[in-house]
Amino acid sequence: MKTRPNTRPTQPRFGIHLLAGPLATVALAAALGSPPACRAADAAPLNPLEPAAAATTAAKQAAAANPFDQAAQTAFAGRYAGRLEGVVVQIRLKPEGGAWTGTFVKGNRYTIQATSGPGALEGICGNGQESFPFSVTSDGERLRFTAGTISTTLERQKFPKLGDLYETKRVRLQFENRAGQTNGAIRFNGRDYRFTAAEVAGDLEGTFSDSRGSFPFSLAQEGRTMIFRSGSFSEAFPCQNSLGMAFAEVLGTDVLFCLWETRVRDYAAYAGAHTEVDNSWRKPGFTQGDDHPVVNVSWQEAKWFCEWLTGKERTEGRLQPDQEYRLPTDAEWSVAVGLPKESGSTPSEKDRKIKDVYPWGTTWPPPSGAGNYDSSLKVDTFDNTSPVGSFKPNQCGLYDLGGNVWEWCEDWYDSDQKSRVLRGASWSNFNPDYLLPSYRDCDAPDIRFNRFGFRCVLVGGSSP
Ligand SMILES: [Ca+2]
Ligand SMILES: [Ca+2]
Repeated sequence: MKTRPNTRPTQPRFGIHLLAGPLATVALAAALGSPPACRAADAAPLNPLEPAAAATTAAKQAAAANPFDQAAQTAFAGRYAGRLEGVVVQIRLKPEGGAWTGTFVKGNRYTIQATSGPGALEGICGNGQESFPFSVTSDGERLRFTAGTISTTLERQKFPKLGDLYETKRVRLQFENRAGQTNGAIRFNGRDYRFTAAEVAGDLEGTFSDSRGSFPFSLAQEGRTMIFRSGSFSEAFPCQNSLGMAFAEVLGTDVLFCLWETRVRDYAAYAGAHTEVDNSWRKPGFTQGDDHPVVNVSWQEAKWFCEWLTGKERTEGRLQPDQEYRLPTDAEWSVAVGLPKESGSTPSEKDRKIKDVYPWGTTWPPPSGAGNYDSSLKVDTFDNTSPVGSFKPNQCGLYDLGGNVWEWCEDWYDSDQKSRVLRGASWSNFNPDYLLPSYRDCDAPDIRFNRFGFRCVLVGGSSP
């Protein structure tokens, strides 16, 4: 995740952006022609997310005097994607303080410093190791990107619709509609505010307010994380999809991992849309709540769930055409659980090769609270499955990689191609070998078992 230092916490950058649109000329004229900010503005309530960042007279004057060219903002500001030499590239441009900043991604991530000239933007992309000059021209919806002898066209991207709810321990942001002007509710520090916002150059920008006043905020996708900002306060939200499944980046892979095993509530949405889905998941042989991991789902059925969810969210416009859900590969799962590089080519060859490395560390037996394993280990209080997220997440923010339910992976176990891989052990395992993350279980792709579940990953669609 990229962090961008906010060096000007008192500058009302949102005020500049919100001038885009049919009222821009009127609003800009009003701003330029208005007298110095009145005392009421000086006494405005402090931003509850950042007490030091109240709007000031000086900041308002700086905004009015900003020489930045309005037409160029409309033409260049935003998020664009396309292909260059067959590789997906993205560029993000944002006017800030009279210059252009942003990112360019083609395998590596580069930061941009640029200035606008007549009809074009020219600047430097750099990442510490290398840098190169580039220029872009715009026809309003597409950028023509040129660097040396290479040139390509990039399409403007919309604000990504990854979900209606963004929530961390500090901030909860709930959208109520998506058409044009977007509004909803924000909760911070136990206080509730209303917000209105609109898409501006690929980000969402707006204000939240209560009886004390209004405060600007933005919501922007950076890398694969959604960042909420208000003044110098910022918070990264995990991406959530249409079912409320949350996803996190796992460095070393090209995918987002669901934080949880697929839940009963997620599978119920699928079964509700397809009456022919086998009913075994409803009869695990013990009581399950909506937030327990679904079990009695075969590898094939897990794959169909992923296909259904991909199709559903493409239809809803939440996924771009190059994005899809699938199961993690055996290699991705190893990275997510934190295993060092493994030798061998098939999962069978990698099986149990790394000893004495467990999800909780290198000791045996597992410490209390290590995860949901067999009752004989006395580390948890669940006889069968437990609600996802009941134990501590690992360093990637993922829950229950060890224990709760075995997780189907994409791969065949070996060259026989009869069995698919399962990782991570379950609520009924106590054997030290089974609890090794390097252990591979496997079973035929049509087998169901109340110890078997699955976790989804989201592929593609990375953005600057
Ligand atoms: Ca248990
Ligand atoms: Ca698990």
